[in-house]
Amino acid sequence: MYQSPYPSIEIPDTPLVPYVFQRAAALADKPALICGASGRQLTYGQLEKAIRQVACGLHAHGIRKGDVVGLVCPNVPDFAVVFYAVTTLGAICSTVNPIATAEEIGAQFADSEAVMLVTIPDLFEKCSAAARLASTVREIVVMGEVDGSTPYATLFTHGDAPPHVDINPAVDVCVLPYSSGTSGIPKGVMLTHRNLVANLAQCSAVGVGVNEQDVLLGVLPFFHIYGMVVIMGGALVQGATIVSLPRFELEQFLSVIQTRRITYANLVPPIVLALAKHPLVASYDLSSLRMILSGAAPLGAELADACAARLGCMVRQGYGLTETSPVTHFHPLESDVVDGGSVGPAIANTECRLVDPATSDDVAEGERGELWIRGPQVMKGYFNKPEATAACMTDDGWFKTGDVAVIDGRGWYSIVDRVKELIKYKGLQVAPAELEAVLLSNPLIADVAVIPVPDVEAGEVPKAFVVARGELSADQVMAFVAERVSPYKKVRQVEFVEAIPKSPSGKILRRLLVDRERAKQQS
Ligand code: 4UU
Repeated sequence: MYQSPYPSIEIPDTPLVPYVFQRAAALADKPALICGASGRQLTYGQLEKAIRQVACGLHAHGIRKGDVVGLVCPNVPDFAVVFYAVTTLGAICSTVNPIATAEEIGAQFADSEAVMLVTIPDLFEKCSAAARLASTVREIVVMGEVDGSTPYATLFTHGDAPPHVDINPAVDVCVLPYSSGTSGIPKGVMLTHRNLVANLAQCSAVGVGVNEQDVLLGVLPFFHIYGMVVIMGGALVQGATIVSLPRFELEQFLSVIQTRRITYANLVPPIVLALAKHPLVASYDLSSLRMILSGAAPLGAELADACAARLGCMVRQGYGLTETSPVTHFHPLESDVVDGGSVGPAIANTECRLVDPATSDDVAEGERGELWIRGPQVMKGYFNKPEATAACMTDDGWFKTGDVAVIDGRGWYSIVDRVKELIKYKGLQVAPAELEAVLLSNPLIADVAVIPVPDVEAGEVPKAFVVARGELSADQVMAFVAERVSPYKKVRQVEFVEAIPKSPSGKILRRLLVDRERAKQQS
């Protein structure tokens, strides 16, 4: 077992909102969030008041402690208003990718038993269709005015003093993002107020390096744990300013860094790649950038160095999972040993084990093993899925990440492989089991297995091994999936095979397919 090299910290015993907004009163006139597309701006004072008003409005519309409210919204300043208003009431915010299909959104909110959805006008139609699949949803609130919905503005008409709610930070669930974990389809990840407060406090303690003077770029989606906690929470708790962008588009992204004098950018490896290599980058003044943090997928040392050299700024890497709120490892800012390929040591209050997944024994010093984590940021469990929870959490509090890591002499970790099913497309989760279920609904497909294959731009893309039952082309297979899933989940390679390798118990032997694919790449 390995302890964090950092001194332990006391985790504040408070719900999320008072923790995040502890400095809001002192910074009342300072911009908290600015929309990089429309220019709409909320100061800390306006944001804090809007959160209280919307909390009153949600309460007037029947939202109570423990209720799940679904948020289907791109990165706009009001995302933060709704997010923190819901959690003010002790209700639970479940976020989803706004580009998801109606079926995907419906499936998530049926599973989470959401009672209300909050969305934007452009997504109302899709949310209505989703709500027909999720029978618990009784109201849709739209940031604007659309027939058949509750206008967001009406939530502001019920005063600004929300009722007091008793929140037990260690027990009460605060957010419910979805993750497929080590196998199967996406599951609701129950993160408590304490989980999120702990992770924000842990990140400050190890010097993630955001300070009050920083202007952060909020281009990674707030619905995902990285945007939700590391960007939105991490910036607001320090009293920094976030410039949000509803989507990634290279020219707008570069122009916003230049005009808004962005100092700190939280990114994923494909965007770091564009910054290191794309010719357009040379046409912009990006000299305000002092720090780039990459996470959600592996960042190679070469790419980190190339980006740092071209822009003259620090490039660091964090590691973690939705199930760990998310940060467990962070590459220290102050360190002069620039080792871009490592994710650094474990952050404060975080214990690690490297384990042989077959035996659950710790591996020998210096060997690779499955990374297990114990700490205050580890989730309470999956919502309504006790078996899935038991499969990845031990009785004594260890969470099994499904990632394979090694630790070096300094106590720094590198993520070297994955034993779980997950595919990461540009840092976003794609669950093989979900794509396999879609493919099996095609009568011309007898059997199928989906695995990740490496891709220079996206990191990984899904590849399907298909046993066909009749005339079927690779293009037809890809089109069939593309019509039924979010664009980022598309199957991008297909290989027809005679049979899918399976264990005697019928489990797909993915590892065999992954190894075969790797051998092919190397030859
Ligand atoms: C190799 O993507 C995330 C969390 C992202 C994050 C964490 C700490 C961003 C910034 C930060 O400081 O969560 P999920 O649940 O979407 O995906 C988790 C999986 C991990 O299990 C691992 O396989 O994403 C992969 N992953 C990484 N892999 C996440 N970060 C890394 C990394 N290197 N740095």
